Amino acid sequence: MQPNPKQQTAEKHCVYLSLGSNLGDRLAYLKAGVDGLRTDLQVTSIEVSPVYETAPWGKLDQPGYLNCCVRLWTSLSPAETLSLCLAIERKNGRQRTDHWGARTLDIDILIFDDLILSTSDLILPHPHLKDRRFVLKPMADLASELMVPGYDQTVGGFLERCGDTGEVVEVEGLKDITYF
Ligand code: PH2
Ligand code: MG
Ligand code: MG
Repeated sequence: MQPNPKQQTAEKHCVYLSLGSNLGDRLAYLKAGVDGLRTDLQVTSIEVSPVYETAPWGKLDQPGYLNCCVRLWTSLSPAETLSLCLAIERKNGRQRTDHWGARTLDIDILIFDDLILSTSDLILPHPHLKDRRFVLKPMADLASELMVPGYDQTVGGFLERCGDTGEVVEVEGLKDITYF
């Protein structure tokens, strides 16, 4: 029997990602995003939150989004994880035009272990994590009690105190998009 190549990869890092889409077949793009992550040889397990229909945040004159969060285990570094996310976005027709504008697929790193870092490419934890209900709600489904690195606050605590009143409505019937 062939050895499973994933079993040879040490699970080292616990990473939370946000996925969003507001162009085309939004659910298909989210699924393609999850599949792209799941099938990477250095991603050993992945759990997916329910999917939410969410009002656009930041730039209001654009279509509504579908959003979800995932938790995965990987031996990839933060920079390698970012490269993987960008490659999956590109493969799914992502074009970078305006900041916070409409997109087929966006995959953002929210939290990477307990890392706090700020480079020109990547800020961890994600700088808008605590401001966005569309991030906090699905993330709390996965990890309400998780302490956000650098803050004396949990994900659930940030959600309770979040001033963002944008609509975040669970899409019925999609709760089973969960892979292990
Ligand atoms: N992403 C943005 C800007 N605004 N709004 C919602 N509801 N969902 C998103 O994923 C989103 C957004 C920039 O990445
Ligand atoms: Mg984003
Ligand atoms: Mg992004």
